[in-house]
Amino acid sequence: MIHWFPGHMTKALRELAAELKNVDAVIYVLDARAPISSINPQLDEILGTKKRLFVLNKKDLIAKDDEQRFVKYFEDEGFTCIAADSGNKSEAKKIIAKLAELNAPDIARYAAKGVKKIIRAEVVGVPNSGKSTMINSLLPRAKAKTGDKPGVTRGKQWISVTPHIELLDTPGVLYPDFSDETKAFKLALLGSIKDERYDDTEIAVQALSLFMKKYPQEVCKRFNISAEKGNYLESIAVSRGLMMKGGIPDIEKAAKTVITDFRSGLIGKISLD
Ligand SMILES: Nc1nc2c(ncn2[C@@H]2O[C@H](COP(=O)(O)OP(=O)(O)O)[C@@H](O)[C@H]2O)c(=O)[nH]1
Ligand SMILES: [Mg+2]
Repeated sequence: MIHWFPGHMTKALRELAAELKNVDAVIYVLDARAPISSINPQLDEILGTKKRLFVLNKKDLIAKDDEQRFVKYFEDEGFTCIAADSGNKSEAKKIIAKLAELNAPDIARYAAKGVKKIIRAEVVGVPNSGKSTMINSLLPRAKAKTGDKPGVTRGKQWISVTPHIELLDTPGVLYPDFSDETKAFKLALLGSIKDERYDDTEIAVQALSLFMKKYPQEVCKRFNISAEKGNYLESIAVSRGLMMKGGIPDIEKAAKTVITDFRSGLIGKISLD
């Protein structure tokens, strides 16, 4: 059981909601490896009818057909959606074009009065989905703080990315849904939940069981193990020479290896949803 909803998130969610009246749209940054699981049902309710642009970020870490499947899913739901690799500046520019497209009616209405409308958008999403990275890619010089850890962004930062577009970086918010353990597992594996809140071994065991069903070849190749063997973590420890005193396989180290290799895309293009 992952206890993953820290108290400060309630405050973050409240602040995010309070800011909504000042914005034209919301850029909802999802992790493309689990876009459905990185949707916050509580946030969904708060956003109501506010215009949203879904960004399926980190598309470089999933296969092209999964990317297309997910974009279609959101578009079929009636949303504007774009897949992106926000570490890449030219990709990030497309996000701005989509945002302008989403706000085209307002821009036109102001233009008719001779005014160039400034679009203000709040950037939201679970921790570690790449919100700050995306904003930085839109700037000549990085301004938003990033990090491969949840909770790097604190406080309020409005950032002008063009003379007519301002983005507000927000701290990522999780939600207090303790009922869905699979979702919690995926968010932990993605690095959206602080690591002191879950057990690496538990997450790695669950991850390997999922990967072996969908991506057995990738896993076997990466760790040089066989798909038949039952205790994958032990096999990985042995294969990597991760041993404790007395020749006992270091399961915890093997678990950490699986998690970090997944996060950096070293196992392969893996989709969790
Ligand atoms: N592979 C890949 N990594 C990304 C991408 N965008 C962000 N990251 C990485 O994801 C981690 C979290 O990014 P950050 O912007 O701090 O996330 P935030 O918590 O949502 O603001 C960092 O290590 C980034 O380098 C992307 O499009 N592709
Ligand atoms: Mg951030």
